[in-house]
Amino acid sequence: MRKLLITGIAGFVGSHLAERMMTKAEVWGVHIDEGLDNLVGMGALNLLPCDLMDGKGVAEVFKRVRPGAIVHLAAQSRPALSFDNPAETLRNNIFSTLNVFEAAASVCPEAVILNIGSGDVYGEVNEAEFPVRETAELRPMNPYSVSKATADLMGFQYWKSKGLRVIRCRPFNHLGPRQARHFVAPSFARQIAECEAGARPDMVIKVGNLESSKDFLDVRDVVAAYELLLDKGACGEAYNICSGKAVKIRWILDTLLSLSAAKIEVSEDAGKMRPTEAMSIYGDAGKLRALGWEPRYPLVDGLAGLLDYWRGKTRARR
Ligand code: A2R
Repeated sequence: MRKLLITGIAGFVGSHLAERMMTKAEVWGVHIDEGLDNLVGMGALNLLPCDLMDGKGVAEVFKRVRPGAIVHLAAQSRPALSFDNPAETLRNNIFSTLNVFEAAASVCPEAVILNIGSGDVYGEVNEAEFPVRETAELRPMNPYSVSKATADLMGFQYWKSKGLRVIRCRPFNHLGPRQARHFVAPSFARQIAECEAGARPDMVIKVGNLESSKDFLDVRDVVAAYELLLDKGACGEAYNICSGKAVKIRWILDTLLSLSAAKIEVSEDAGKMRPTEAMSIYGDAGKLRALGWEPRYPLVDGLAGLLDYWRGKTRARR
């Protein structure tokens, strides 16, 4: 059984990947803080605390685990926050990735490494480029996606110059239970759950721009893609992970509202608008599909799971 090391294991995606891979690999995980709620009830995981900004600490972890595969998910993952503190996002996401690559090069150069970037690296896309392919120019429009574009290019460079077996993943938006409140779908789900629980007596939820369209997947389809890429991805190559369809944010809101019996009003909040934001984006996952992947979960299932998750959290808080 091979050893899989997941950075950011306690995050939203890390917890879903751990759940999927537990019976298929010896799963080890790096986490940064004490917040392990996402992993509760998951059984035999091997967890090691480590700040990936500490290069020596990362090398120690790699020496202890000697992984055969690494999925590097840890990141400051919030584009909106990156506008408030660009230096921190750039520093964290770029240098943590550098430390992962350097530790792998010295300790376990044979390991397959999935570098988890983002479809946000494409940023401003010209009409003729839709659906966006991996060959499109990167025109990132926020510090987060600049950090992810940099890490993605570092993946290429470490493959070329050091022979590291890096596969560059570019997941577009994804959703599901355990997703943090800062992202659009959980922000709606949390507020709806609060209305249902009586924690928002005005029964009003605040939303940002509802007119943009994004390419969403259920997180279970995303982690299935990661498993496939660990086995079949080509080193040095970039892979989009996306549905190929743009879905309006308004549809996400309406679908979540339709899953609730509560009578809820919606108020648009100018404070939630970002300085620069792609209005519509959807990708081409042809390269990934050619390896045998296709999305299996309807978005409405992921949204129902997300709403239930926030219902549970809201009840627990009260
Ligand atoms: O920010 P925290 O304290 O929640 O910790 C996050 C962790 N992390 C780190 N771990 C070790 N050393 C660091 N220097 C460091 N910086 C951040 O990575 C969090 O536990 C985890 C990321 O989880 P989420 O924020 O829930 O992200 P999500 O949605 O699971 O996305 C994973 C990846 C990111 O690279 C996204 O950009 C991409 O998938 O779409």
